[in-house]
Amino acid sequence: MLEEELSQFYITTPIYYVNARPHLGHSYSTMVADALVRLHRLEGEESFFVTGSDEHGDKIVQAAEKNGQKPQAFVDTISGLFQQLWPTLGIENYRFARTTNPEHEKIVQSLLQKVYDAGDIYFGSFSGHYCYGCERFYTEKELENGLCPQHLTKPELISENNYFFRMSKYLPWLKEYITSHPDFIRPERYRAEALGMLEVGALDDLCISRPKTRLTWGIELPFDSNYVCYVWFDALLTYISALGGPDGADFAKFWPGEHLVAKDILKPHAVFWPIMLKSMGLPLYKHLNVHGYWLSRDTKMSKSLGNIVEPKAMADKYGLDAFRYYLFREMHFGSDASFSEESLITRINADLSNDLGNLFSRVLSMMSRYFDATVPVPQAMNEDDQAIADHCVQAMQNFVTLFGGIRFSEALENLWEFVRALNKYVDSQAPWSLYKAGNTDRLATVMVTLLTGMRKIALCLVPVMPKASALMLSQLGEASETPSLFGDELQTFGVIPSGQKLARESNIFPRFEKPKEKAEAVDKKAEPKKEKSSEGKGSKGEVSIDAFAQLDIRVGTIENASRHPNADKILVLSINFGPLGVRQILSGLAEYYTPEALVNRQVCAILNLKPRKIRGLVSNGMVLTAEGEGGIVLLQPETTVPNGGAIA
Ligand code: ME8
Repeated sequence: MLEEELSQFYITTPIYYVNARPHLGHSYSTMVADALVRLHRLEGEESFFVTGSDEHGDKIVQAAEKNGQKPQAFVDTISGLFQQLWPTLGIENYRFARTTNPEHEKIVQSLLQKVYDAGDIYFGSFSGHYCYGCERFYTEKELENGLCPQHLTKPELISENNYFFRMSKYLPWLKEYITSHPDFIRPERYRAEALGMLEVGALDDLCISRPKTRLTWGIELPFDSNYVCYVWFDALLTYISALGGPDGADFAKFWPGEHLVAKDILKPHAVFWPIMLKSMGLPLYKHLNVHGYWLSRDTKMSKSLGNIVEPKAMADKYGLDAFRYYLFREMHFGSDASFSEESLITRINADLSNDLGNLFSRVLSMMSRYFDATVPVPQAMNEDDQAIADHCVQAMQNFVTLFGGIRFSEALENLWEFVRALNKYVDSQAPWSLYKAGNTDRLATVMVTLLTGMRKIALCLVPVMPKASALMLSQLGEASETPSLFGDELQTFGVIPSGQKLARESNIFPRFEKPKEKAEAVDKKAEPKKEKSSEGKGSKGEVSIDAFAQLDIRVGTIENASRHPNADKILVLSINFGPLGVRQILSGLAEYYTPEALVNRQVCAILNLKPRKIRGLVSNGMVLTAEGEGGIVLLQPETTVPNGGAIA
């Protein structure tokens, strides 16, 4: 590709305040930027993102004082924590910008001068309600019961002379722009919220200075050395100072870019920033992408509430890639999401260990047995193989569109439908039977179809799970430093090259036990062992073969699975037992399997138990399970057998 033909993708995270250490919320925004950049690089674009630290203003001075440090020493320490954290979370391809960087300060001053010269800054007297937490004045109308709507604290009434940015002059223009550009702010609910802010008429000109008598920790105004610049005016300009400012070569190449923020800072990004750009005569950003909050114990994470989730601790405990997968899968971009270790473990066990991990482990161990871990030459595809190939291309293309369109959770859900389709294809094609029957040609085609599909899944997952994807690709015999997901790779199924050497086994995503189960297991171990008795629970005495023969245990295929409407832990299964018909059986699997993961699986069940009613629904039998290391696992026949087949 020629240099001129390369397209660019530039995105920013918020420039985080360095008044406290980074937590899960900051990490999520930064991981999203990292993943989008990785996706655009996979698509062959030149791409990076900007993150950084917002180091000026009252808030920082107060935090430094509390810590007994001078502002500069304090911001150096906390900014350092952010800078050290990102590489440990697999975050790459970024520039880290600090607002105390002299280059940034110079660019801010030159842009302030430009706005001043254009007549959009004036001097006036002012009295307003100042919230130190938000670093901004609120008008009477904006307060809720006299309190700051963000911090629920009483702002201080401050009267002083200050410089003002003529924001009100541009409000009608902005309203028109947001109305006529439906995806300028997305998802839609935040666009509506931004328009709502403009409707209410509570917005005034923006006070952009702080007198040095009150605050010196800021960038001096170029036209009045008695004042420093308002921290938001300074911080927002980082998005372009990190590109060398409007005259920089990178600005010409990468601007306009994309922004990524959570809903707490919608107003400065949806209102102040576009107006600042307009006033400076610069092109507006492409999109403002707004996500919700990560909640912990159902409230926004905050140090004072003591509910902070430490991202590094989670990544260390559960594996960085699994943790990243969970964050992208669990949060519907735009809505709030609740973090809990329980839901993290459920996702890891169901999606990664069971669905994806199992696929890799099954297929690679079969390849080792059947073809000495070497990709064979496939024969012509039949209808079933073609259906997999078509599904794969569709799934990849949907994935790229949805992920690129910031619909991460849907993108992964869509990809997992294909993961599950491949698992189903293993069951329906039964490679073990083809091997037994010596049908090597057909076996080769089935295995190559599987490996090709798995390779495409690994490619799609590069942005979300960079290390695990690289491992999956290397297990498939491929070790590309620069994988791609465009052109033929995206448009066609192709086939994995014959002769390629594969790993003989795969165990990428270990299962985890839930903390509660662990505690129960320990408790159980501590219990004194009961005497053997035929009635004793957990210590079973002998039974006659006749007693065992009374149990009617059969194999069936789950046709439908859904959550019990009144019992969190229970799934309602419709299981087809062939000539014996379809039965509804309730099973306590909800913590270990998603309903979708169960459909089309073969299971073993006892059919002649007395029907039981559980919270209003009848269960006609019992599905057999075993206690695995990470929780309950299903008992399945080794190969697909006819439904209704008896177990003896
Ligand atoms: O606002 N859930 O910095 P900040 C999700 N310096 N995201 C969260 C979160 C949570 N619970 N908590 C924080 C500032 N975030 C300014 C920005 S930009 C020119 C200046 C993330 O340290 C999310 O991205 O308060 C949110 O918008 C940002 O951290 C706020 O960071």
